[in-house]
Amino acid sequence: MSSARAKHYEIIGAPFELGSWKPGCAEAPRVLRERRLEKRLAFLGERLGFSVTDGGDVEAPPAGDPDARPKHMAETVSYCDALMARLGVCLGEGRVPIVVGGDHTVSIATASAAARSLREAHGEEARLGLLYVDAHPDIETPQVNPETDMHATSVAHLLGRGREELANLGGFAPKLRPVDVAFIGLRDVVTEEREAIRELGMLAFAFTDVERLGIVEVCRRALERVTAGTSGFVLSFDIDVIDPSEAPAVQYPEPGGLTFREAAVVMECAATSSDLVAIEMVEVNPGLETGHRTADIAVSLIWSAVGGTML
Ligand SMILES: [Mn+2]
Repeated sequence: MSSARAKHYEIIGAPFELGSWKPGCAEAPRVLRERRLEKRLAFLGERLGFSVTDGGDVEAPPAGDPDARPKHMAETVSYCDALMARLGVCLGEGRVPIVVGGDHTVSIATASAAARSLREAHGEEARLGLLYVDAHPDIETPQVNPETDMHATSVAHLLGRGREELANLGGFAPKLRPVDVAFIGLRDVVTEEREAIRELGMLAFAFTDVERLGIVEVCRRALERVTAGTSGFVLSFDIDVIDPSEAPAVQYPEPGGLTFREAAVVMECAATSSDLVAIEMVEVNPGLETGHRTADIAVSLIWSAVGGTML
């Protein structure tokens, strides 16, 4: 466990979109920068005592054979490998990465890099927590659904399921134990995922649980889960968890999502922990909106995740 809040953050763009059926997420790092992500964080850092740097992008490879199954597996493995290496440098130098996707496939690299970093610091038994804030749990596997897009398999691969070449990224697996994961905001879950959540005993809060329990209680339980017995946790935020009436620039605009205010509470809650080792914001698809409403929400939420509060 780290004893102090992060002093250095590094923005790393991950413009990878081959894990998703609809292009556009690759534009998000550029657009979030245009919306003054670094400046807003740096200004906050002057108040709170941290620095922020922009480490640029880890460039994505071109698409290979569109008919290959699983979809874009070779490109996904090579990209996650490169991103994991880049994040390893960032973590190794004591910075907290802020990964701006790209689609949610990039979380395989983010959590793998974080897991390796914790193992290096605390030994091979070190455990990584994952706070996964998303409308989808992303526990599909290509074995059960050969047509699945890779961004729907991230958590499965981190748990050591799915395809070996991706699950074993960095030469070890699994990256996570099911008991160290918490989901917030689920509202689109397929059968394989529902069964996995049940069988593996994963902590999952559907959108209706947020209504029933309230976001503060959901956050309290989720944070407890991802920090108990772990050496650090990753906050992985998929913008599609927010209701499309507020964040329309997503692939699957389904009603019933979190409000911006609830999402900000999640971020503020995560930010209270000194165990937060990496932050990611994924699936913003700027081309699906006119204006910058969703991108601006994403920037504001990152601001909250690094400790930004109104008062
Ligand atoms: Mn996702």
